[in-house]
Amino acid sequence: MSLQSYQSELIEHAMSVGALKFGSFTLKSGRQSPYFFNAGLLCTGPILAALSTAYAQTISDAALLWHYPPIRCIPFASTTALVLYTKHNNAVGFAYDRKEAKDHGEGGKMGKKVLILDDVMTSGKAVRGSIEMVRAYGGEVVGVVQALNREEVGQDGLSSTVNEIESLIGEGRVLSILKMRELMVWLEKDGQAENLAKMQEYWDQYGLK
Ligand code: OMP
Repeated sequence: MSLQSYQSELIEHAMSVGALKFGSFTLKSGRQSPYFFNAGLLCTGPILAALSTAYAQTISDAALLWHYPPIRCIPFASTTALVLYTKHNNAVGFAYDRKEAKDHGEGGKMGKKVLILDDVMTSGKAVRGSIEMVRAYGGEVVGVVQALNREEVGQDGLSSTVNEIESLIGEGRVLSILKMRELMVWLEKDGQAENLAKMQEYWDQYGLK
């Protein structure tokens, strides 16, 4: 398995600001993970450029071009819309989820097809919340693009989180820039044997079989 340059660039940028860390982390789902991806730390110009380029490339490769990248990861949605326009000639809009209730303006009715840009999906709980929110506003979720697919089993512990989410929005509609196994390829290339062994152990417990 070889990595695309935008994938290794994203890993290296994330490592440089501590957005990708190896150690011992308790996840929201309670799982004990040897790595953590904190997209909140991807907040400098060069990193936003690398991340948006990667989101835009993933979206373009999957031919989900003409939908609306929005919701959830606000800065990522706006900068990805920019790269989709400047590099892929795809003039899509973007939207974001407001925390406060809206009681003026167009009344909060979305009525559009939207593509959710997500950071990480583990058990799928967070993204389910986003899908419900879009639906509650009258929107239709046509896809979810994650920065990192941890490739874990879902809430039932049997099927994959991706399959569970695809059963809600349609087959082939959950994409990712990077997958857990690609991260393992990078670790191997970088000679990080100890981290790789811990990742393998975690994978044996929670990874897709
Ligand atoms: P689930 O709701 O279980 O799918 O977990 C996904 C959420 O957990 C993400 O949206 C993050 O808030 C957080 N998370 C990370 O940010 N990075 C990780 O590597 C793992 C998690 C996590 O807690 O599973």
